[in-house]
Amino acid sequence: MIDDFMLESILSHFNLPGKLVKAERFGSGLINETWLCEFMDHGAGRKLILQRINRAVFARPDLVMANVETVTEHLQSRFKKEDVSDPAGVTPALVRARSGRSFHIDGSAEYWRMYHFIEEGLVFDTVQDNVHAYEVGRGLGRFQALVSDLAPDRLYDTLPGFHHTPLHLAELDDAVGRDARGRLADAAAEVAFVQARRDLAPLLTDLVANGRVPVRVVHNDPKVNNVMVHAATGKALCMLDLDTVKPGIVHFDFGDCVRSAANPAGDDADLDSVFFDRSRYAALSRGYLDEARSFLTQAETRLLPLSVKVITFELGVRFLADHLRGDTYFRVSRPGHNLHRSRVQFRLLESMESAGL
Ligand code: GN1
Ligand code: MG
Repeated sequence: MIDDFMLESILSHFNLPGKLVKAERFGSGLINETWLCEFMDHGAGRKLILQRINRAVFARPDLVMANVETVTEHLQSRFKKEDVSDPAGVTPALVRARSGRSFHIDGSAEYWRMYHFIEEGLVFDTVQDNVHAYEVGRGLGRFQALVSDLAPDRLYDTLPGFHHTPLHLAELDDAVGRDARGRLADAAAEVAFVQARRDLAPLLTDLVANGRVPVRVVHNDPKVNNVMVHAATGKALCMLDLDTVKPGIVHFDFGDCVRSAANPAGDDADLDSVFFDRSRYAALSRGYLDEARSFLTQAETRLLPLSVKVITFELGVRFLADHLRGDTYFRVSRPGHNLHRSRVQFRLLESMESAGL
């Protein structure tokens, strides 16, 4: 457990704006742990985000932070060129530790980092309407456009195989074979569902292997709540959660964004409310292409729809494997949570199939 005393001790290693008045858990991420910290500086309130990087997921937090530095600095320099006076107000910006580094390592070798809080921004866990879906797509397209002049080899591969669907399938096979927690009997229908769709797995990795589409800097986790919109105007502001930004293909991003935005009930919904909403998909695609058209090749554009079922399948497979393994990767808040999450993705995939995708 992390208590207030520990938080204050961690915070003392960063350059902070005044005195801490409040710190509380924040956000709905499944990997890192996040706090919103409020400070008072000469009568003015200031907010910062504090995060502990999940070392079980990211074996090299130092390289994650090197990537985050490269990407945030690149984004800020692009905004400066566009004469934005305070880039930290519209795109993620790190707060330096007193050591001069972008992170602090505590006595237990845990990595901590801080971001400026974007006061004008807002995120939602689910898509609110088609206007929001359009902006979510546009936010992703704009992000990819902003990093399209950043050479992929400047970033480390911090999660090898992250969107290698066949590898996730092999991990599921392994978890099924071991059945370490005796959970297989209750998940037989889901395992059979996956077996019937194994052909989906290599579709995107084949595109990479055959060089049919270029490798670029991509986000890799652009679900709805990682696209920040402007609180007053609803317009896309920026992408959050830059830990997974690394070389990849735009299809990983497009598929994940559609998967998350075209299921209006969200990733943790009641199964009966899960469906693939074609109008959300159309709105998101319009927003995405309005920004991404400027740099995508014809082949990339043509192959975009292929990604949607593959990434939905992949996430369902990841949740199912984690359930069988004993919930070692995704944070859960109740028994069977990861099994339920996999069912949501598989129900969504079925709905995509019915819609002829
Ligand atoms: C994880 O922590 P969060 O929610 O931003 C995961 C994504 C999944 C997502 C599903 C590093 O992201 O790949 O799509 O959960 N991130 C990692 O909610 O595994
Ligand atoms: Mg996140």
